[in-house]
Amino acid sequence: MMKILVINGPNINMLGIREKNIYGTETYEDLLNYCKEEADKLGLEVSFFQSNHEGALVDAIQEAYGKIDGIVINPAAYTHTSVAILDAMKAVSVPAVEVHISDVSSREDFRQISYVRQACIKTIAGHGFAGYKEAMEVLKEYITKGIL
Ligand code: CA2
Repeated sequence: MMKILVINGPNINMLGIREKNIYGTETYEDLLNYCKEEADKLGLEVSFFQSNHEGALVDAIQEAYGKIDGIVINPAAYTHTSVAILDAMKAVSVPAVEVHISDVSSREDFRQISYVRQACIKTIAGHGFAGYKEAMEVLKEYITKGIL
């Protein structure tokens, strides 16, 4: 079975607690349950990693090398700052899709840069939790058929 790792960055564990107008009312645990259900429907094996620490995210990406077929990554605020996460993604070169719950393109200027985008086959933003499902679908197609 194809193995997908869903990586979430800082403060994603706070979902549903504040800024509900931007990120919705559902919690991080709801997100995990949703991804697991959707992965089951797609016949994918899914695992999860969340950290508030840049280096821990880099470690998790490195550990995916040779073990994981595809990565869904929402680096959260590190999207806009982290060359280290970009380099780790390039180093392992596991097919990856970047996901953002909110529509970052219509938010502040500082959210308009994504470093990790360069290492991803696609970016999905503004689709809420459904973006994670869409990312798994994209990865399944890409890994099995080479289609984007
Ligand atoms: O839209 C996304 O998924 C983001 O990656 C979420 C990040 C943000 O820094 C990115 O620009 C876009 C923030 C993660 C969640 O932050 C929370 C803040 C307050 C309450 C709950 C979550």
